Amino acid sequence: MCGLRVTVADGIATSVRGNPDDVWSRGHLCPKGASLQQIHHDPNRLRQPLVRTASGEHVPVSWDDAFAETERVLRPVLDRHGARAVTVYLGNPVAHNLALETYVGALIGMAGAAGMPAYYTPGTVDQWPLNVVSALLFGGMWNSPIPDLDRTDHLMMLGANPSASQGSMLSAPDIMGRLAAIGARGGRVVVVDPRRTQTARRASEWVPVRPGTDALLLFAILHTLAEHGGIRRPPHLRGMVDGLDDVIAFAKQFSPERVAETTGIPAPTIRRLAAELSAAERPVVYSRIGACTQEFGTLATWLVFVLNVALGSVDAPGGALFPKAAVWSPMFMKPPDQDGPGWRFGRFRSRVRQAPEVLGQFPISILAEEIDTPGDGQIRGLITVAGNPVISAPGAGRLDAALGGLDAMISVDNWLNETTRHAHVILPGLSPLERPHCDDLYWMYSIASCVKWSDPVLPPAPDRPAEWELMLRLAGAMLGTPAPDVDVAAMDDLYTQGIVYTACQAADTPLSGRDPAEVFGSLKGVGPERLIDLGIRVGPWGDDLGAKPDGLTLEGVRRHPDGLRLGELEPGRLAETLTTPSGRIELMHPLLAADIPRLAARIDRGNDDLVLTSRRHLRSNNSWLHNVSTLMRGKDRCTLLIHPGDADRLDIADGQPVEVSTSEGSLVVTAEVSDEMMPGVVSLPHGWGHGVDGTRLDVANAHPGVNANLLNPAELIDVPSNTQVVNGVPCRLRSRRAQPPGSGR
Ligand SMILES: Nc1nc2c(c(=O)[nH]1)N[C@H]1C(S)=C(S)[C@@H](COP(=O)(O)OP(=O)(O)OC[C@H]3O[C@@H](n4cnc5c(=O)[nH]c(N)nc54)[C@H](O)[C@@H]3O)O[C@H]1N2
Ligand SMILES: Nc1nc2c(c(=O)[nH]1)N[C@H]1C(S)=C(S)[C@@H](COP(=O)(O)OP(=O)(O)OC[C@H]3O[C@@H](n4cnc5c(=O)[nH]c(N)nc54)[C@H](O)[C@@H]3O)O[C@H]1N2
Ligand SMILES: [Mo]
Repeated sequence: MCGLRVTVADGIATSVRGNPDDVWSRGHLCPKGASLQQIHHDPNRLRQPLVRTASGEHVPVSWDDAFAETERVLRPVLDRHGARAVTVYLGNPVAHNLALETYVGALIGMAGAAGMPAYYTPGTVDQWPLNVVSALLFGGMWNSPIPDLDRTDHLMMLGANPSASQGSMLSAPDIMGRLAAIGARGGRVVVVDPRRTQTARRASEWVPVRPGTDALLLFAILHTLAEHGGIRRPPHLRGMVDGLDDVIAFAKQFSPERVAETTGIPAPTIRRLAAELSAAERPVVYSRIGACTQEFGTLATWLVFVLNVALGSVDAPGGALFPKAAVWSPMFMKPPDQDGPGWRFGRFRSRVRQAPEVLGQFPISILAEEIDTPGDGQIRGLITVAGNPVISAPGAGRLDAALGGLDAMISVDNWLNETTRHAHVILPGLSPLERPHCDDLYWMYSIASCVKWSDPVLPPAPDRPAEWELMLRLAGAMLGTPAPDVDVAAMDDLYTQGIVYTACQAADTPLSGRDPAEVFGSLKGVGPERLIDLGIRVGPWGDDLGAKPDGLTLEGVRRHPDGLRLGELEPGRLAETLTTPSGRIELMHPLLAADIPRLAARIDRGNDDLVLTSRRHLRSNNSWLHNVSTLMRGKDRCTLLIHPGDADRLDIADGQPVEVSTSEGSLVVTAEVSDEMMPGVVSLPHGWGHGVDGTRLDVANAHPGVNANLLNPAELIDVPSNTQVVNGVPCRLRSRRAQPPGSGR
């Protein structure tokens, strides 16, 4: 989202800098953005499709041959077993790539129409609790308020480390500068995290919490607020909230004294944290992945919003505000199978484990068992799109083995990596400098309403299809047309007409009630440009498809290469944003209430001796930036952080190999002894475990690290949201001074 200035000489990108004139980022840049030049010139980045030969080697072929091979492997699976035997995995870069973000809907929609029962994403190792809570409380799964960083005087942050991530489901350029500004204007930033991260170091206070117990802490804070008359019921929320008193009634059982031992936070500290929130004029609470991918991720994420309501912060300046995206995205539509008021869960179940779906998703770890368990409905064909589940999914060892047994695997991906090495065909997309760019989903989580469009910096080779075209071709193949024969342009029209039709039929879209033929007829261009143009035109500043001649169109936006800044984060948006059946914030729901006994039982269970957590680094991006040499300088980052007291007790020395074991597996990694960890908690970054035979990642393979998801058990789930637990996993350590790190991968 940060504006870039890319310098090009003779077709070579020679530098990437932050654009000081960008209306959004004003020159700010993080190492991820700065790496685009190296990503573009990476000799390992695929520029041609690859197919796997009988000997298992991947060789480059023409696009025609790649589509023919796609047909050769995929068709027999579809003919023999139907689309039921095929599934799709959509990885994280889908959300950051215009062509994919706008067109994966074609693939999963049409494959679904052909009979594909479910698809998979890393959402269930990420923000699925937030999606569930947003759907229940506010009505839309991508609709939730974000902290008003520039006006708050007290920010409590749980399970987020923006010093590494730069903010998550919260877009704010130079977020660390904004956090520093809260302190500078006399406010407080309190970071709740088992690790004293860079964010915690720079905050007013670090509160170490035992992993997986945030929901107990938040209940105890609510309990304390209620006890001391600290519940605010400001006029702007009057008549807009249901269920607050029900939640407060539940909080009665969770006094600070009762949760202290489990959370590791003394009762007087919890009472003080509540008092400080209560005394603040503009308090706000924010949580992210550490509070999601844990045993009680849904309850923790829910209680963050409950507290924001109880503090009167929702839709109040300095509190939690609803962003106003300048570009409407079909992503924000309620899926057509979720028609009617409210949300339904458990509409279908997985074949092997019988897991109920949640917002269309199963826990990602079940993909392995769906592939390797024989029987009717067994998955025999897989299409991965910009994903690396062999590294990112818990229970990774089983998935790695299962992928090797597929009859057909097609990967739309730019590298030959730990996942795609199993593919029969790899179809590469364009580099980030060869394609247009427009951020879409993330403007829904942004501290200002901006719109920007970037044309490609460098021209792609003439024969290269864009990824949206690949999505349509694969969608056509799933519907029965031989892959080489798919009429991509016709499919594009069909898909776009489908979106327009659905948006006209659905409630709560800018197209509700309009005539689909007329809307479609007024659109210009093809592909993602046509959809973004539609989004801009029916968005809050748009020309309303011609009705408001002064309004914006894509053409107009293009004339502003530094972007347009249209508005700031503002209160007063509650009534127009809520799409719950009641039109109010619905704080209580049976799905949430049903999970509270499980949380209470956690207190009686007692604490594990040692638990494993995850972390990120500023110079990584999940698994796929480790091939950028400038990001890989410096000391080894894939280490197990451990508190000095635990290290002493277990005879583990800094820089020495240590064996980590869980119920899922074990591996050997270098220990890094540091008092930034709280006692009883160790931390291992995710996204590593390179150096695998058959991959082509020269730089990453020279710094392999270990795959944390060989340790994270497939069956550990936060029940209401199907989210995998990768924080708070019980583990054991053994000093292995004699053994080299990395073994056990
Ligand atoms: N233990 C543990 N596991 C985790 C997490 C954790 O904190 N701890 N975090 C989870 C989270 S939040 C996420 S989002 C997931 C990520 O999980 P995934 O999405 O499965 O993994 P990534 O590492 O993001 O892989 C991105 C893939 O996209 C490819 N790629 C990159 N750019 C492009 C492009 O432009 N086009 C195409 N077609 N392909 C491209 C890369 O080659 C790579 O294969 O991991 C999750 N797993
Ligand atoms: N540079 C960089 N930026 C990234 C990414 C990246 O890999 N690198 N990944 C991107 C993606 S896909 C995502 S989803 C976002 C994630 O962005 P964030 O949500 O900010 O994720 P992390 O930086 O992993 O920080 C999570 C924190 O949770 C803490 N934690 C672990 N367990 C618990 C717990 O039980 N309770 C509490 N309170 N805290 C806990 C961890 O110690 C860690 O400090 O970042 C995005 N940005
Ligand atoms: Mo993520």
